[in-house]
Amino acid sequence: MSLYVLGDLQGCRPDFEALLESLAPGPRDELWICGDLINRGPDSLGMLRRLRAWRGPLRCVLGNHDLAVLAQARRAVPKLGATARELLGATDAGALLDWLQAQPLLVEAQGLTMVHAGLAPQWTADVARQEAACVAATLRGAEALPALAQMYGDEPDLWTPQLSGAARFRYAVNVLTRMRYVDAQGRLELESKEGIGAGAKTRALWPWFAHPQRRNRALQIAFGHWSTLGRVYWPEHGVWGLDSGCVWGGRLSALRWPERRIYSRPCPAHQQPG
Ligand SMILES: [Mn+2]
Repeated sequence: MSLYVLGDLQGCRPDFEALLESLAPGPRDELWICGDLINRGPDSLGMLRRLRAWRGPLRCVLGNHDLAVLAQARRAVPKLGATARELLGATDAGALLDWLQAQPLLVEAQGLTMVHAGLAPQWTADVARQEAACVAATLRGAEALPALAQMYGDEPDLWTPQLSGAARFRYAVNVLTRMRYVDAQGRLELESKEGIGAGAKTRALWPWFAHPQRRNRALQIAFGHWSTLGRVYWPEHGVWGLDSGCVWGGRLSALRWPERRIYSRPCPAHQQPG
């Protein structure tokens, strides 16, 4: 049995179907999707319907775009994007959004860990599991709406086990769904989106996975979110960055596990930067 881990779909359903056809997973193989299932691309509604109705083993994690659509749909934040409007207007919107909101933020099997953006360098594997589970439990519970309403913001930017309430939720969401770079102390630097090398501005920054004191280095991690990363496999860090910019006219990538084979397929541009 293999896992097929797919990069960010962002509503690019035609590209999903095309890649899937070439991968041709067997009935016992698992499909994993590393977040940002929807938003920006041409068919978020169709993508969500397709995944919710998936017959075989499927595991997804939530990305920042999924959370943004949820926050808008639940009216936790005022702005309403076009994609969310399309979803909201659908007759099955309630069921689709409930399904989306019940997805986890970290998935593990066969020695592979999947998250959307990454893990804080200060987090051990156990802390990462615990924080991701806590965010997922909040999203499934009675406090989901206030949590979504207080989700946006770049602070706190440094982990401490003393974080609590909305601050802890926001920090964990930012790590798991938005982070790319951290500084020498492991502080989140959420503004830089560039590829490696262009990222260092005034402070010395590391991609989260390359931080020299990263405490979860024993994990092998598949993630998405970083379309300008430039390559998928980082053997020196044991990570696979699978967002190769499908929605921007890049490629849709997949990792077959445990074989460690990388597949990718070019995509037409569905969205212009900016
Ligand atoms: Mn993302």
